[in-house]
Amino acid sequence: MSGRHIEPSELIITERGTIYHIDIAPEHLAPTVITVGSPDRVKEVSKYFDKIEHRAQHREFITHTGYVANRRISVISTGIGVGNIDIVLNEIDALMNIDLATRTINEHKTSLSIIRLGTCGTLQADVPVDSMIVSTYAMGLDNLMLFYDMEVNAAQQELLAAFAQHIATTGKNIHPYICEGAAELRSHFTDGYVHGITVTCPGFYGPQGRTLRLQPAFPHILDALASFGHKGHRVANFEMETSAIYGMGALLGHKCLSISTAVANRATKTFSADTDRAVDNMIRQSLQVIADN
Ligand code: R1P
Ligand code: URA
Repeated sequence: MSGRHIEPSELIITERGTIYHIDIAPEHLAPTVITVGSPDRVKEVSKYFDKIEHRAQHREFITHTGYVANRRISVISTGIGVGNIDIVLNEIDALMNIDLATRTINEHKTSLSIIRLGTCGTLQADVPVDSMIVSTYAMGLDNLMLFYDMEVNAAQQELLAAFAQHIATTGKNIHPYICEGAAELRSHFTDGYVHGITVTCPGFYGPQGRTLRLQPAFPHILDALASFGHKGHRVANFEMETSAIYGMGALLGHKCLSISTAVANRATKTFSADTDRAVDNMIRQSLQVIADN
């Protein structure tokens, strides 16, 4: 694919040489990228940087790039949902692997480490609020990765088939897909972290079994997800971005990991007493692990 010219309608570069949505140039992006959903969380991460060398904001995409000890890190807010992940992952990959001047793909590809520090709901009574959950696999109930050519290995295929059969989505026009986090990154986040499957949902209410005024088409989703088990794997949590980060990251050759603080426990019907403190705890511990590895 190298040598192909990518037209201005497909890859939008501003007059300042920045890529359209996230509004940063290649020199503003570090090889380690932390993604957070909330724009307010960017400063909660970068306040622990020893030095901040670049700040940018366009729409919900805020970027701070700096250093923790010798490690150069960018923290970027994605906003909510897989649609925004499609934008952020494509744009940070383009900054690294496409020559914006010639609009051609670089011969040599650079792999990023991309770590999501998010929040989630947990589905298991024994995973209390404020837990930090590392996503082994993501089961996507959204449909983003169905728009990309993706291959799954035999072990992933087996786990996906067992999951799809268990939650019985056939005939409901829900087509789950599976993606996996980078085992190498995962192995650094052990002490104090719970590991499990994360289900990525295309919404916060109906798709996560919350009933306000609208009746759900899938009323037993919480029980179905919580009771799934296959060869030692179970669903720990759900949220709204991980499937897309894992799916796109793997296709583009980046190493990705999703870490979430559980703010709600849907089994015990409890909510964190202090979400800011719990999220800050995840940020501090995870930055330490990132800096040490
Ligand atoms: C919903 O409240 C949002 O919170 C979770 C979900 O994935 C969704 O984006 O993550 P963040 O706190 O990182 O945004
Ligand atoms: N984010 C989600 O997507 N769901 C929750 O329950 C909490 C945070």
